Amino acid sequence: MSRAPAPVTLPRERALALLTDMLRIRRFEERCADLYGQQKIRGFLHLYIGEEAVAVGAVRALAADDAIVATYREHGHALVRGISANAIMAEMYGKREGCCRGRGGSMHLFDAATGFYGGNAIVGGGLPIAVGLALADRMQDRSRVTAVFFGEGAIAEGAFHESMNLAALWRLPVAFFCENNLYAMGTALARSESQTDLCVKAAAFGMPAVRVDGMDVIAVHEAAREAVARVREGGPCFVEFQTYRYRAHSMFDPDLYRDNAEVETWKARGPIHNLSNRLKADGLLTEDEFLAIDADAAKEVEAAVAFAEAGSLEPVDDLALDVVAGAAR
Ligand SMILES: Cc1ncc(C[n+]2csc(CCOP(=O)(O)OP(=O)(O)O)c2C)c(N)n1
Repeated sequence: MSRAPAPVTLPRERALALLTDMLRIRRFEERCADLYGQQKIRGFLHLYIGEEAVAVGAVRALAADDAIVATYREHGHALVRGISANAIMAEMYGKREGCCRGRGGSMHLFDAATGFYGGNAIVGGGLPIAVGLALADRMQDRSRVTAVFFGEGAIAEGAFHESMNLAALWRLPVAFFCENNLYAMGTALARSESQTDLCVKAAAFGMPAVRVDGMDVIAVHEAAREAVARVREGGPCFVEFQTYRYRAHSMFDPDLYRDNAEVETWKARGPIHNLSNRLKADGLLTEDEFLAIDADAAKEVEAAVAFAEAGSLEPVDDLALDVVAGAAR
């Protein structure tokens, strides 16, 4: 099932909140790219720029106490879920003030207090975790939904098929949110999958599936709300969000596997100007208001950078803290 691009059908305040979140992610990640160039942030860094509508529309469709499991491209999901920009930026710097005390870094943001169960560097690694969370909720009579975000590259993993099967078999409350950005590192979907219609994969498990324009935050939000309501009522659901990353896979990727023309075509459909132009056309947003929201987002990020800069590194004496070693008896 395909969806046409939605008009601005949301109340103004809600549409502005979605726009604000997308700008917060965009400014946060653009700054991360700068900081990486300055070697303030080190190790791996996977940017989500271009894909913001998916995290924003989908996370905002969840209740505050629903659970989230994500991938290594998860800074945006963490920010929208409510981990502070300060705690995320400090984590990127490897500082003790970070959400994982600097021990996780970019790929392993985690915060039990907000129900954000990672950040996972293993492709497909979040899927069984999400099924386990949902099973635990079932066994302990909690009614929350677990949303798991994963790339289309994860569909080639056995963990995807096992997780989909068990979730469907046991009717567990999992929303499977596939972020299809067309490439798994440098490998286009059609080069690795005999069946490129991802909704067909879900149908194989008897799971309802829907495909959505992931560059349209309102379409994402509406589809995610329907999916989450369905999961809350009656078991798992699969949503494919068709999206695109503007940047390379990670900071180490020379990005030689796609044409500039393709990147430019997707940029023309960018989620931020897609929404801001529609709001302006409907008389719901002025250019000055847009610039003020953007300036606030940049201010939040600068404050986070200052917080991270002022943070502290773990003392060497704490190196073995939380490390468990020794023979099992
Ligand atoms: C099990 C496993 N295999 C391989 C890798 C190396 N790897 C890291 S990211 C990636 C591509 C994943 O692409 P996709 O799932 O589409 O997500 P995207 O990066 O596009 O968001 C691969 C193969 C890994 N991290 N884990």
